Amino acid sequence: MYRDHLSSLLIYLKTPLRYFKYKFSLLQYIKFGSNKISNSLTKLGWMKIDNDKMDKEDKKIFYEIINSYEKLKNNLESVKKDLYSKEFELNNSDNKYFRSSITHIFDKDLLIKFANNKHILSKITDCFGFKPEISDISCWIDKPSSHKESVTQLFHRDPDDLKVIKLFLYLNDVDVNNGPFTYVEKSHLSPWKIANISGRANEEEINRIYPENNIIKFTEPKNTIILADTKGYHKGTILKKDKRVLLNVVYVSKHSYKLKNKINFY
Ligand SMILES: O=C(O)CCC(=O)C(=O)O
Ligand SMILES: [Fe+2]
Repeated sequence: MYRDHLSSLLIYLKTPLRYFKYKFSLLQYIKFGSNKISNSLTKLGWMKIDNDKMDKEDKKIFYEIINSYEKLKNNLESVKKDLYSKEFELNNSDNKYFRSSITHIFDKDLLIKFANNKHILSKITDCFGFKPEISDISCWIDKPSSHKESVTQLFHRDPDDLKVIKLFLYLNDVDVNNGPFTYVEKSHLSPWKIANISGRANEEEINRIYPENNIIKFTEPKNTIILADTKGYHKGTILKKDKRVLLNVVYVSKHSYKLKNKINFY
């Protein structure tokens, strides 16, 4: 009880500070451009990409990505590399982490070409007001684990940059059982608001600052592309069964601390 009050007080004190820090930091981005064009990504914080809007060449690259996965999908056990294992080893002897990487099964140049899809870049440019940089490209397989929700399975705002949009491509069908990406609609419009002090919140804490109806679970067929402004609250979901195969591209501004000379492939 005492802890709850203390935490509410800290949130109450921190929020205006975060607001001014955010507004002040935004000034640094003006030099990149500020010609924002309204779309569902700017208004809601997310949008689905209509594959038919891609030109012929970009569509071909998109299908090449899908086919690379389809060709190897029955043989993934031998190629996947576990992520987060170090973190989980430290905290739990049972060590059943949920995420592995299969980024290395894809041709790197093909991934870069896919990330430069002109239709997708134009949507992000409209939202940022300037052309984005690509900082990371990864492909992960998530599976059920004996852990509680952890890391990205709790609601958080990404720290990559003040301007950050992530692309999520589902390479298999995703329903409520195999870990849908979940987004708090419009929470990108007030990135200074925090649902708790630790930075990782559960649904109950989110519902204290955003309406329940704003929580969108993306249960979608395979090959769906979702763009999300991940300054807004979002998370994955703990898997009950099967697996989820997710290709992920991170778009940021030149300010991002993540941006090195080359793209990170996790
Ligand atoms: O696993 C997910 O669906 C969300 C991952 C995430 O939080 C991120 O890539 O920033
Ligand atoms: Fe995230």
